[in-house]
Amino acid sequence: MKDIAPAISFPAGLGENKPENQAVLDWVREVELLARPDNIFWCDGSARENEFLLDQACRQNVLIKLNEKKVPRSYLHRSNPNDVARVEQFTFICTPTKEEAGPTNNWSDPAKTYSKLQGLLKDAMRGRTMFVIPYIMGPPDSPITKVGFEITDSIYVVLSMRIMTRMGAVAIHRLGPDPKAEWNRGTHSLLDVDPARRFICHFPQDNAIISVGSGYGGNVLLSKKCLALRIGSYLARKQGWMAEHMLILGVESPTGRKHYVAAAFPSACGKTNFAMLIPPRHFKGWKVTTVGDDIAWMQIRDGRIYAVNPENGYFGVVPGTSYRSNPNAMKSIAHDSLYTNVALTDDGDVWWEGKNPDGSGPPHALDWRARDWTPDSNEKAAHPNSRFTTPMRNNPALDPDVEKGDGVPISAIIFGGRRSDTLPLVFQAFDWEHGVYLGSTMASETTAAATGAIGQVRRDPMAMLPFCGYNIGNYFRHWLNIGKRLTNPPLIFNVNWFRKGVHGQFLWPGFGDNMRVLKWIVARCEGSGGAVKSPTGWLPALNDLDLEELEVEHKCIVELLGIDHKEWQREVAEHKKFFDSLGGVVPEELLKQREELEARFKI
Ligand code: GTP
Ligand code: SPV
Ligand code: MN
Repeated sequence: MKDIAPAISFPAGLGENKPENQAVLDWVREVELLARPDNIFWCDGSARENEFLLDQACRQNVLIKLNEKKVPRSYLHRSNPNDVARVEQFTFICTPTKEEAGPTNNWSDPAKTYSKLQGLLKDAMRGRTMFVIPYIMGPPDSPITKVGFEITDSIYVVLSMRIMTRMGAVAIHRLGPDPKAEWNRGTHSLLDVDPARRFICHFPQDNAIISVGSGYGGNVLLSKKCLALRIGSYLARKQGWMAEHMLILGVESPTGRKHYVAAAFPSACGKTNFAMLIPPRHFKGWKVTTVGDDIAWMQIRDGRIYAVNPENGYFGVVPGTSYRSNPNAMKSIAHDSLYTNVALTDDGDVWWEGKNPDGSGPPHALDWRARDWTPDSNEKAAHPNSRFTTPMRNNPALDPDVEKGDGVPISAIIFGGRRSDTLPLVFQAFDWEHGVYLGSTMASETTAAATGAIGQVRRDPMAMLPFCGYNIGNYFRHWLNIGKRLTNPPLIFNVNWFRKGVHGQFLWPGFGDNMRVLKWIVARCEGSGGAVKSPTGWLPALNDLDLEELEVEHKCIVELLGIDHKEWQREVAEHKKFFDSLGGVVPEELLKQREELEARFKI
C-alpha cells in the first residue's frame, strides 16, 4: 500500500469548487508555482466527490475496501512504517523571537524556515494532484468558528479531513470575499515520506502551517493539533478565549439535572473513552453524552465558561477498543470509517489487540505492515497507535447540543494523567488558582501517540506540552487571567485511572466505572458531595464515592484514595524541578502555590 500516488484525472463538475476570495486564490497559485502539481482539485465536500475520491484511492492502492457486510463503506489505510505517530522533535513554532515560543517548544526562525521549506516543496508535487480543502472548525453558526484551507498531495488526507472537519461550501460561505478575512493557510506535502525531511512548522503570526514528509494523523490533518491547538492557543490568548486538549461530555442525573464537564488528559490517556462512557448497571437513569473527544474551544460569557468541540469526527486509538471497554466507539466505527494501521483478516474485516473481550482473535491476518500474522507471532497485529477516523454523527451518545454555536456551559474541568503511583483516583482543587497549579504541574507516562520512549513520566501541563503554540509561562498567565473574569468558575479536579498496585496491576477498573468518580464530581458541583481536606486538595472519603456493585477489594480503594507523604514529597520536588527548568517564566502565583503545597506536607 502507498501514501504517494500519481495524479488523478477527474470529470467536469468535480474538483472545481474555487472560492471567490482573492487572498485564497493568490496563495494557492503561489504554492502551485512552487510545487508544480499536474493538476488542482478544489474540494467541495459533497457525497459525489467523496465517492469518487474513495474509488480513486482504492484504485491507487492508498485504501483497501473492507468487507461490505462486516464493516459497510469502510476502508483500511497503511501508513509508511517510518511514519506512525506525531513527531514532537520535528515540530516547530516559528515566531520572530525564540522567547515567544518559550522553553517547551522547538523554535526556528520564520524567514529561514520558510526558505528551507520552500526548497523542499519545490517541484514536490510533480506528477501528483494538488487538493485544496476548504474547512471550518466549530459549528457553522458559532462566533468562535475559524476557517482553514489545507493544500495537500495526499488523497488520504482529503478523505480524512472530510470526516474530521466540516468541509466544502460551508467554509467558502463563512469566509466570504473579503481578502482581509481571518483564515488559516495550511500546506502539506508527503514529499517522499522520509523522516530526514519531515517537519511540522507553525507560523502563528501569519496564521500559517507547513507540514512536509509525513502522511500520518496529527502531523497532516492540519485542522487538528496544528490549527485547533497550536495556532488556536496563540489566537485564543490574543483574542481572550481558550483552545484546550480536552474532551467535553454531558452528564445527566436520573432527576434530569445536566452538567457539562471538560477534561484534559494527555495523548492516549483516555479522553475518547471517558467522553463515550456508559455508566454501570447500578447507575440506572444516569446518562453520559459526548460533545467532543479531543479538543475544546472555550469562551467566557456572563462570567461562565462555554465550550464547543471544533471538530466533526474522531481520530481515536484503536487497540483496546471493544464492546466491553467502549461500546459507543465500537458502534461508531462499525460503518463509514477509515482505519489506519490495524490488521486485515482473511475475510476482509479489521482486527486489533483487545477487540474481542474474551481475548480471542483470528487464526491468520495481515498485520499493519501487510505481513503474515498468526496468534503465535511475536509482534502486534495492529500498531499501538493505530487509529480510527469516524464521523461524530456515528456516535449513539452524541450530545444534542453539539451544534450549538454558543457552546455548552462547563461546570467542572478535570486534569488527569497516566500515573502508576502517587496521584490518587480523584481530588479537587481548593480554588481556581490552585486548579491552575494542578494543571501546570500534571505529569503522565508517555504513550505511542508520539514517537520516542514509552512509559516515561514527564510533566505535561494541561496536556498541552506538545500543543501550546507560544510561551508556556504566558499560557499559565492566560489561565490565571481567565479565572479573574469568571464569576461562576468551573470547579477543578484531578483524576488518575492508572494507579497500579504492588503487582503492577491497575487498581481501578476504569472505563464505565469512571462514572463513580464523575458522580462525585457532579455532586461537588451541586454542593452536595462530601470530602475531606488533604494537603493536595479535597479528597472523597470512602463513603463519599458510590461504590455499589463494584467488585474491587476494599484495600485497593483505600490505596487508590491514599496520599503517601513520602511519594508526595518527591512529587513536590519534581514540581520545583519542572518550574526551575522553565527558566523564570512561571507566574509568581504558581510559584507561591508550590511553596504552600510543600508547607502543607510539612505540618
Ligand atoms: P488521543 O486520541 O491520543 O488524544 O487519546 P485519548 O486521550 O482519547 O485516549 P483513549 O480514550 O483513546 O485511550 C487510550 C488508551 O487508554 C486506550 O488503550 C484505552 O483502552 C486506555 N484507557 C482509556 N480509559 C481507560 C481507563 O479508564 N482505564 C484504563 N486502564 N485504561 C484506559
Ligand atoms: C494525540 O496524539 O493527542 C491525538 C492523535 O489526538 S493526533 O491527531 O495524531 O495528534
Ligand atoms: Mn489528542
